Amino acid sequence: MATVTSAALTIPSFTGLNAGSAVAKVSPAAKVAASPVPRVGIKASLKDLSVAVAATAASAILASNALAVEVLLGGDDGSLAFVPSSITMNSGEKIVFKNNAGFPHNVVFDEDEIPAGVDAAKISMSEEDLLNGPGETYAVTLTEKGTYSFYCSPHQGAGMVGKLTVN
Ligand SMILES: [Cu+2]
Repeated sequence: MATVTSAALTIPSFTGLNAGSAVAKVSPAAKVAASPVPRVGIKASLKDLSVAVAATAASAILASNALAVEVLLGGDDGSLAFVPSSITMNSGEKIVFKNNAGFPHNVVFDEDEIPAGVDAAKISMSEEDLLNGPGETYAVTLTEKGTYSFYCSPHQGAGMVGKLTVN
């Protein structure tokens, strides 16, 4: 009992983040105890906290982009499309095509619409080879700069085509 009392007396004397977490998580008593001045501090620290969380999420996204560019095969709505269908990437970067919906799909580069000197067969899946299961991937690393067109052979007629630029 003595311990509880001393803790209750201590909380209102905190300012900034400590007071903020006490007020946010605990009791109406703590809210009443907080004076208008610490409240301003609380708002500021909650704001700082959300900025920090956003920054963490952004850096996680950047980190995964640095490893590979991901393109989904099939839209979440079941559309027969590469998502995104227009990609810009850097030479030497890996691109990963991942089965999402509406499969089977595959990835075939158009031999007439890739940079000169690039062998379409070396960067493509074969026309007959298909990704059948959810989450299956096909990855390729492109080094030659220029524009590349590609398509999914089962769904090319339905408009499942894409374009990428390697800088
Ligand atoms: Cu397809």
